[in-house]
Amino acid sequence: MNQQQYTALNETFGMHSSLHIADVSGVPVLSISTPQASARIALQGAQVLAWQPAGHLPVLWTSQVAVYQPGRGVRGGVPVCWPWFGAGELGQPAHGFVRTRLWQLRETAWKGDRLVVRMGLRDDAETRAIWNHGFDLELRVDIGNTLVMQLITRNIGDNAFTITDALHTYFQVGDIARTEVTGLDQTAYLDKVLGFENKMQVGAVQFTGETDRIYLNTDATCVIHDMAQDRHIHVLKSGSLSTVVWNPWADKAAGFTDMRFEEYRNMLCVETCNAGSDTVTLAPGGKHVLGAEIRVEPD
Ligand code: TA6
Repeated sequence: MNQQQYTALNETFGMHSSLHIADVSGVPVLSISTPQASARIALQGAQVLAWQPAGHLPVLWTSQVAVYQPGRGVRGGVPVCWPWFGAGELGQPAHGFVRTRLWQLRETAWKGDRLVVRMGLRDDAETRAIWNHGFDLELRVDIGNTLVMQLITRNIGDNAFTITDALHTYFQVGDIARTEVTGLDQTAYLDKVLGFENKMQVGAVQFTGETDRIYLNTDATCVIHDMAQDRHIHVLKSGSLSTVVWNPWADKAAGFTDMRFEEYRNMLCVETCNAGSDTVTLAPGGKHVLGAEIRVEPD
């Protein structure tokens, strides 16, 4: 985008001192500041990059060496995975194709003392060459002392389609070794580290090494107990039957060019999904909403 386009965007969607759109190495990023919270959202991928409620530490994690580049997702925040979660078919990108595309800014508005941003993406010749369906995809981000995200899928084509999807949220924690996740006790999961072996969670999820698990058939709220920072992060969800818990640990993190390996100690993904066998099928005209609400409680 050129300067005139940024000027036009800010004239239409800017909100005085509360919302401004600027270029970060070719990626349009919304910077948001309200009395209740600050946030950043990249229009590329409709990717929430940061959210910090007033009086709290940052809640979302983004790599200190994250790469901002057209066509490449940022390591951190909340990547949108759609229309598939995980590895694509031969040659297809992992986690779908929408997180590297420029979404359209549809609305910025106050809803009481909360600031709402809506971004959308529709099918075009490029997407149909990858995935031959008509769709309207929208992310609604509602920013206040909690963070509410809704990923709204509409089938606007002539044929039914089946998706898996995720709000792939990266959380900032003080020390992964002093972090636990509750809410998944007695829940079956696929353990990606063990070749997607079927396993059962017993008690809280604790972290002593690479952890990559797809918990299935669960609509439970998860709580991240960030003991090193004396807080508990609640991840409530709707329209989601899977939860993914991921930390790459040192070796995997060392393999990422957009992450310092030692940063694995300060991040944890608890992802709100429909993944694995938890698929969503929409007939023409159908709609599905994947929702996540994040709230922070001090210890
Ligand atoms: O959600 C966990 C996961 O599927 C991991 O297996 C790892 O691949 C992670 O997503 C990050 O994927 P990305 O394509 O963003 O590097």
